[in-house]
Amino acid sequence: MERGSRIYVAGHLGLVGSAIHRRLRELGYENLILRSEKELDLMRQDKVERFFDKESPEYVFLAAAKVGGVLANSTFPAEFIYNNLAIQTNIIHSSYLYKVKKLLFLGSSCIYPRECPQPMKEGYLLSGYLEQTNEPYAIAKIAGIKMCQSYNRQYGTCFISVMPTNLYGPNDNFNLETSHVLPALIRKFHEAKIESRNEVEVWGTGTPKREFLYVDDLADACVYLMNNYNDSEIVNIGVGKDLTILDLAKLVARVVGFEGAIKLDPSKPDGTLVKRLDVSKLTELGWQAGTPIEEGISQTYKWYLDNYLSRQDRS
Ligand code: GFB
Repeated sequence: MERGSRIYVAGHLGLVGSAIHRRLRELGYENLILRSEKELDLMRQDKVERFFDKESPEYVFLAAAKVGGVLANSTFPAEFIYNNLAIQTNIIHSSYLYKVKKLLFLGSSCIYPRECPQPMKEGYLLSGYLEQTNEPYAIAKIAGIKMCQSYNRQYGTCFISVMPTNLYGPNDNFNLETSHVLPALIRKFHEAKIESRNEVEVWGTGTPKREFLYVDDLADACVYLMNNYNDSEIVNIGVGKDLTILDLAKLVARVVGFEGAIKLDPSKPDGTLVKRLDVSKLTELGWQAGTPIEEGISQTYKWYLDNYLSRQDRS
């Protein structure tokens, strides 16, 4: 990408898109194309095609998606499969029609089989059954990968796909019903601290393990790969280390300053028991994550206090 290239960040108000937007600005890319959901409904093919025709983006970061935690995935499976298939199909196909030079598609570590050997290498894709709680979302993301690869093969496009591990950071969703675990824990511990409650409920058995990547690190990796990677094969983006949900809860409680007890609620779903990415390919490509988890949680908690709590529309 040149400093003046026309770069479209789809989903620039979300967790991932806003971080990519921040990173591109920091690096001096000045010709960014941005549209809110209100301005452009990415689920409408005609509108997306008209937008590409008019704006002629040269580079596309496809960070627009319907996302959510383990409970949201199992409660709204139709929305997770339909919205994601529609958004990514419209953007990928328009990128082909309107001759985008390069597109970066964002998948997820949940595309790998539920019983995948650990750590999960890129080559394990489609080698076994998926985790039930998020199968519709994973199928949509796998379709996105296959679409990018097929267009590269048949039409000679340059569409790359990256698979981030569990993400967190500024602009995350802090709604307790639909969010991922890390923002949920920040909010739960903060509210318990403010209300002087002595117990916080953590879903599941506390034993599943997760790997967490600070979203600004992900954005840095995405820009790096946009500039340095041209292959159809997917690339994992993670830190290569994981921890149990109970240990994560203790860590978040410490950062937030909650000193009470943690109560596990095994009636809530655990999801996959373990999903740690093998990041050796990314390391060989010359990129490594830089933010230690404790620092990332502190930054996110600060963002929650300074931004989320002051917003009128929080739920
Ligand atoms: O982050 P999370 O919702 O998604 O849950 P997944 C991770 C683990 O944290 C699960 C536990 O074992 C949850 O039971 N957990 C504990 C909590 N307390 C809470 C809480 O208050 N809220 C939430 N949300 N979880 C998602 C997939 O799976 O990961 C998506 O459903 C996507 O498709 C995303 O791939 C990255 O890591 O289980």
